[in-house]
Formats: sequence, C-alpha cells, structure tokens
Amino acid sequence: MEGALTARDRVGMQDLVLLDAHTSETAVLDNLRKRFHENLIYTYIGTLLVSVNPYKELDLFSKKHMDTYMGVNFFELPPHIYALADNVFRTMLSEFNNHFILISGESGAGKTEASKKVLQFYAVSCPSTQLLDNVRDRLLLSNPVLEAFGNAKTLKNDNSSRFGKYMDIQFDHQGGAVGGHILSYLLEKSRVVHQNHGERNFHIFYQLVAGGEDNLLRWLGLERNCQKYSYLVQGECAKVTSINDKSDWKTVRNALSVIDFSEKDVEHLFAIMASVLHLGNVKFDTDTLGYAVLNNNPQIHWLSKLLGIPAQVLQQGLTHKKIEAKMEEVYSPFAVEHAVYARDALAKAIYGRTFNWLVNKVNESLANKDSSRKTVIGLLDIYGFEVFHVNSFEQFCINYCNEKLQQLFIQLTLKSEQEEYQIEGIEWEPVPYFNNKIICDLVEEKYRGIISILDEECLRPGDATDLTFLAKLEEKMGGHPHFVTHKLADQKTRKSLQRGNFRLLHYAGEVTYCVVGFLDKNNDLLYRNVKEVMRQSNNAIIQNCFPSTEPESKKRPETVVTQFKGSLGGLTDVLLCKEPWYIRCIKPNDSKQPGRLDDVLVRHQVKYLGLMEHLRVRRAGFAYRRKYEIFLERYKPLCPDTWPKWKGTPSEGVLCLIKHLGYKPDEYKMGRTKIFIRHPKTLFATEDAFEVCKHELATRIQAKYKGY
Ligand code: AOV
Ligand code: MG
Repeated sequence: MEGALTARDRVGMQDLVLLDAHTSETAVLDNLRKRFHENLIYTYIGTLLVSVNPYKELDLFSKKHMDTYMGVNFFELPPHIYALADNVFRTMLSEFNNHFILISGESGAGKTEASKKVLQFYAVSCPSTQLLDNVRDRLLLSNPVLEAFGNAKTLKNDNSSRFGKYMDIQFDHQGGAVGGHILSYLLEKSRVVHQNHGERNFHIFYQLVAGGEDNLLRWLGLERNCQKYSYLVQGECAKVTSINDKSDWKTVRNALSVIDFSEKDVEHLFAIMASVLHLGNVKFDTDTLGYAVLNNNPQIHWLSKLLGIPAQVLQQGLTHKKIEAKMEEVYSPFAVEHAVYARDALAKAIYGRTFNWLVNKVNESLANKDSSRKTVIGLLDIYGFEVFHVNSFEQFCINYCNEKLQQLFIQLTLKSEQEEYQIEGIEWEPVPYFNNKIICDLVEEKYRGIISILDEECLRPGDATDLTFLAKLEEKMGGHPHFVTHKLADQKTRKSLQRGNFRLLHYAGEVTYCVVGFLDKNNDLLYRNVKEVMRQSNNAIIQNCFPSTEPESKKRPETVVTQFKGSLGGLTDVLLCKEPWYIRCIKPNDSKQPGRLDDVLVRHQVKYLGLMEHLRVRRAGFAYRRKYEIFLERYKPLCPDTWPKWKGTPSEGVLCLIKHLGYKPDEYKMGRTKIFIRHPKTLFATEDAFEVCKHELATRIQAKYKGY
C-alpha cells in the first residue's frame, strides 16, 4: 500500500546500533520518540538498555511477561528490562562470576522503578524453594520500608530517592536468590528540619500521621493532622495527589513485620519518629538576659515519655552547652537562635542515625547464613542529577556523585573498550568523547579541589564563613573551564551570577550553587552534651544509635563530604571487580505527564548520557569477546577436529573451530589473546548449536550406559 508506514517506520529500530551508518542525534531522538509514542519505552544499544519513563502504568510487567523473557536469547524478543535482567542472570550462572547493573539518569527518569522491576524479576522468576520464598519476600519488602524512610516528594519527583542505594542480591549456584545486602549512601538529613516550597519531608511521617491507628497516635501524643507539625509543613504541600499515605502506611507496617522487626522494634521506631515531630514543635522563650528557656513545654513531656529521658535532662540539653574548662564543667546558656539550631541538629542526628540502624536491621534480615560461595548481582540506584531554582550543599553532593558514576561509565565503556582494541591489536578508529574526569578532579582533587577547600574552611578556627569559602574558591578555581564565578559569569556562560553563588558546568548541565549553609552542613556538628543526653534514653534504638562507647577523640571527625567521597571511592572498588551492565533512564518531560516527549529535554539527555558515543563504539566494535582458552573450552565439542584432543595453541584451536562453524571473515577478528565477535547473533547461533550438541551427547552417554 503506497504511503502506508511499515512497522519499522512506525515503531523504530529496537537496537540503535541497527540505524543507518552515520547516525545523527536527530535520528536517535526520532527513533526514541517513535517508540515512546507506541508505548515501546525500551531500546537497546547492544546490551545497554535505554528506558524512557512513560509516566503511566503499562501492561509490560506481569508474571507472563517475566516467563516470556526467562531463558530467551537477548535479541530475540522486543527490548525489555526483563531481557537484560535475564541475560545478566544467565551469564552469572554460566560463568559463575559477579555482576552489577548501573542504573543512571536524572531525577525522575525512572531509576528506582527500574531497579524495582529488576528485583521483582529475580524474586519471582528464580528457582525457588519454600526456604527461599522467605528470602524473596524480604528482598521485595525491604523496598517499601527503605523508601518510606529515605524517599520524599521533591519538585522533580513525587518519590525521589534522598539516599543512594547499592544492593547485592546473592545467588546460590542453582540460581536461587539466597540473600541480599544493602549499602546506603549519604541520606539528605537536612530535609527532616527544612523543606523547600512544594516539597515534603520523608514519606514515613505523613504515613504515620495519616495511617497510624488511633491508639498508636494517642500513645505517641500525635494528632491526625500534618498541619500541626512544623517539620511537615514548610513546603506547604503535605498532601500529594499521586501518593496515598494511608495505604502506604499499611504496606510499610506489614513489610516491617515480614522483615523481622519485632513489635518492640516497631514501637521504638515510631516513638522516635514521633519524637522528631515533637522536637520540631519545641518553641523557646527568652529570659530576662536574652537566653533561651523552656517553660512548661508540652513537647518536652512527650519527648521525655517517648525517649525515656528525664524532662529536666532534656530541657537542660536543649538550652545549654557544656564547656569543659580546667577540670571543671560549666553549662553555658544558648541564645534562642542557637537553641533552635541545636534542636534541629538533634532532630537530624536522630533521624540520620535511625535510618542507618534501619538499613542494618534490614541487612540482618536479608543476611544469608550459609557460608558456601555465592555469586551476586548488584543493583545501583542512586539519587539522580538535579537542578533546582536554589541549589545547596545537598545538590552539590548529589551531583558530584552523578559525576563519579558517569566517570565510571566512561572508564568501563568508552575508555577501556577502545583501549582494549588497541592492546589486542585490533584495527580501530578512535571515537572521541567528553571525559568528565576534569569535573571530578575540580571537585575532589587532593589539596586543590572544591572539597579540600571546603574542608579547609570547615576546620579553620576563627572567622571562616560560607563567604570566605566562596572567596577562596573564586581565587583558586576562577580560571577553571568548568567553574564560574560572578566576575566571569557573563563571559563563560553568558548568564550573570549573584554574589554568594558559584556555578559548576557539570557533564549534565550548569548548576548554580548558593554557598549559604555549606560550612555548617559539611561540619554537621552535634554538641557533645546533647549526645550525652541521648545516651540516657531507654529506647533501644536510640541506645544503639548513640552508644556510650562512641569514641570522643579530640580529633575532629571527618566532614560530611569527605566521608561521602570515601564511601563513593569504596563503592567504585566494589563495582570494579564485577561485570558491568547499564540501564540509562531518560525523563521525557518536566511535568510528569504521560504521552509527552519534549525534544529539547530528551536530546540534551541523549547527549550527556553519552549515548551517541556509546553507539559509535558499539557499532564499529564487537559485541562479544572472550579469551581464546575460554571460548575453546566451551565450544570445542562442536568441532570433531579439535575435540576431544587438541594439540596447538588456543588461538589456532579457535580458528579451526570457527572455520568449522562457518564464521564469515567480517563477523569476527582475532586479537592477541581474545576472539572478538561483531554481532551477538553469531554467538547465539553458536550457543544454540552448543545446546543441541550437549543434549545429543547426554543422550548418547545415557544410551551407552543403559543396562550397567
Ligand atoms: P528516579 O529514581 O530516577 O528519580 P523514579 O524511578 O522514582 O525516578 O520515577 C519517577 C516516577 O516516574 C515514578 O514515581 C513513576 O510515577 C514514574 N515511572 C518511572 N518509571 C516508570 C515505569 N516504568 N512505568 C510507569 N511509571 C514510571 V530520583 O530518585 O528523584 O533521581 O532521586
Ligand atoms: Mg530514585
């Protein structure tokens, strides 16, 4: 029919590698758009999965879909996150090694949803026994619990992850999911005491107030009204249409019991959540000398009851600072402003430490008791790159983290892949790419980077302030191509910059940071006597979070950003010893709407996610490579000339083998130590032949030994 669209015109290519040779950004964008409007949200670049957030429920994730994708060759079915999950799983089983899936994309692009889909696939599809069902339920239910305490509504995403999460799923050698372990990264604690307009505190508070049973709320001294709690209403949006706090409460309550939280744990946990809310409502009066006092404060009564700390002690802790002078302890009273600061610091500390306790507790419940060797698939779902109207220390940390992940992606794909061709002596035309190492260095370089300068100001006694920090940055970084000061703003980005701000040109875009609060948040100080007060608590979780053995060394503890840098370094090490897989998530529009794909926005993401470069490397390169020894060992049964006894080098063996299999010259290249295969379909054909051969062999052996 003339003029009719072919199916391919309509739905685009399912693998971008198959687009015409000199693919442009526009062609990639067109392809993604076509597919998006047909509800085809997944597209491959080789084995990398691109996922576009549909912002609506699609019928793609049923058990039937899981079964369809289980054990099927990667490229045989339409692209799907289950295909990737299954491919990782089967590679792990056949090679008995560890893997991880890096899920990246900006805030609201669908990372957390993607990670849940992968986890569900493993939980539902892996071989199971009654014992393992228990593990499976815990793995699945750890999610709503951690999301309740670690996610919140932001302007970008109604369920935004405010902590980084890396989860190992452990498998036995039959592929049964036998345990898990979670590492969490820097929770955005400041949200506990402050939310920007249009944002909320962590979900759990709203769930508790909306869903908590009457007698529970009564026991906690809470009213069923978020408006009563100063910590819940600063963003002026306690109610969110896409969220049902009441039913989420039921889910979380149920999940807590499945993952081994005793009734006592739960009681203590919610006593703490309520305490944070009461703490937020503590108001200070001023005495005649201008110092903060607490008069008959009802909140102190509830705090005292819920935390099991005498009211007098709490009152003293919230209004005084202990100073040790010459063998003497002196209590010096706070001004009101100072007391409010100390109160908020305490609320943040309590919440942050309780969150860590929670992660540990979940880990205990997921721990595999059996010590035999396991393989793991790691899932990395971290807060995505974000730019708000006003960006602070938190965005600085989050965006730095995204730079590090981009760096890892570049190292593992664009850089190492091209270096490998060189090392193996494969003819190769280098593909240029933007390496964001320059931005990582700007932030984290020892002695010279932004983090070092920030720490220096934090540790410097005397007159250090956010503004002296900024002045130092401007002095030392002013000439850097990715750093913009207000003096040079017009030249570098043609956008002016207010005093008190600096701008970084991140790989994913420009972000203007306001320095107010940087020093304070990085120091994250909690007065020592406040800790001593908390140690008197009879709440078991608080006792655990404020242990009396906590070292009170004279040395300053590491600053927040330096700890974070250290933990990201640790994460990189954890990942580098595993085989990587990638899901790149794309956000189609800024208004969370289904069916709308904003070209400018998506083109920008295609660009900074490095999809074009990845595509070029993939297209010119080879989808599969294996050491000659390994390749020969696996497939030699397919060639009677090389099997059972082969004499000669492994590379000669492989050559003999693939000639026998009929590989065409343009389908492969022989490197120094490895064979490189251009298209996966070549390998799949070999793999299929291998399966048939194994089966025949097994039948022959059975026949031979019949009757013995
Ligand atoms: P993020 O994890 O990438 O942002 P989420 O995974 O939380 O983003 O996705 C944001 C929202 O988009 C979800 O709450 C869903 O409403 C919708 N969504 C995402 N993926 C899908 C999907 N496959 N099907 C249907 N709806 C989806 V952040 O954590 O903010 O960086 O920090
Ligand atoms: Mg998320």
